[in-house]
Amino acid sequence: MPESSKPPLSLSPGQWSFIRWNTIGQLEALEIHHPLFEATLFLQGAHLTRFIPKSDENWLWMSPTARFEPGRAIRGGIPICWPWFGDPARNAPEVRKRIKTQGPHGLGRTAVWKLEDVCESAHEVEISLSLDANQDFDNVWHGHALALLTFNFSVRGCQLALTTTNLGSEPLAFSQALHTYLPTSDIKGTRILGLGFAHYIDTLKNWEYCTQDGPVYFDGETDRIYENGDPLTVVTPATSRKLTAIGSDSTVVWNPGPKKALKLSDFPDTAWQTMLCVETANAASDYRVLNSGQSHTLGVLIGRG
Ligand code: TA6
Repeated sequence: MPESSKPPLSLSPGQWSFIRWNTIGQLEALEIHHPLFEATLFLQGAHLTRFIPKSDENWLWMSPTARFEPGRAIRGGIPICWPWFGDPARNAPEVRKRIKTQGPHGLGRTAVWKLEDVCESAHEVEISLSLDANQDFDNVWHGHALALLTFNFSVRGCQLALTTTNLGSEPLAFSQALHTYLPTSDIKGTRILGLGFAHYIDTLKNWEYCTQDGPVYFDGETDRIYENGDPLTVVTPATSRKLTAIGSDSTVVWNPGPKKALKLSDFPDTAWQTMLCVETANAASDYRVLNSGQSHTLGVLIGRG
């Protein structure tokens, strides 16, 4: 194989100590078996579905009926909603004008990302993937942007950093979210601390503005976009997780409740009782605009509370 076409040493599986390729369903995934943690990361969607510190359980919620098929969003883990979040019609006009589909949550969630780099040590594993959103996606989105997503796994927790660079000649307006699904033994005994006085959009009350009063509790369907960039703590009956964001001034909090659960794909009817989403975002008025050549990083560290 000519030198130029050889993959960098870091991408040669033979050089990997803790990582193996695996096929799950119809999708390719990296399985990380490190002495301190395990993780599973799909190339489709750069989708993390498992992060399991040693002697612990999966910090991420996965639907028991999730399907692993080309082009189908995986239910659970951390879907990457990029370069738009949510319903295109609910985005700012300068974001919306680039979107040519009614599908929610962007093209990155189901596109196949490229493995860029792997770095392993006795303490951590770092994996980077990229997605070049160019004219190949012109049927759903108009623009040219590069997404580089770096995962860092360690005993501290699981960190994601999603850097978007505008490769086009015009300013790029986009929205995004790291759509983190978290498990709980009981949604009724779960609360979110750190949003005490934040304003939020309640998408279930015709997108009206409200103000949070104290911890966020769950009593049925909940779907809110908080104006928040501060660290949050998610407390369940058995766990406490701290979510520390960078490059974000909006947090989406979602639980489908019993009625919407019946309409969701790959989602058991009663699963709403054992999951919630706390999504580190640039959503609603927190969308971002990049001039040509500019970059923005959205990140989250999911650690012990
Ligand atoms: O992040 C909250 C949300 O936008 C909800 O409104 C709900 O649609 C959820 O995402 C799941 O969306 P999905 O397309 O993955 O079923």
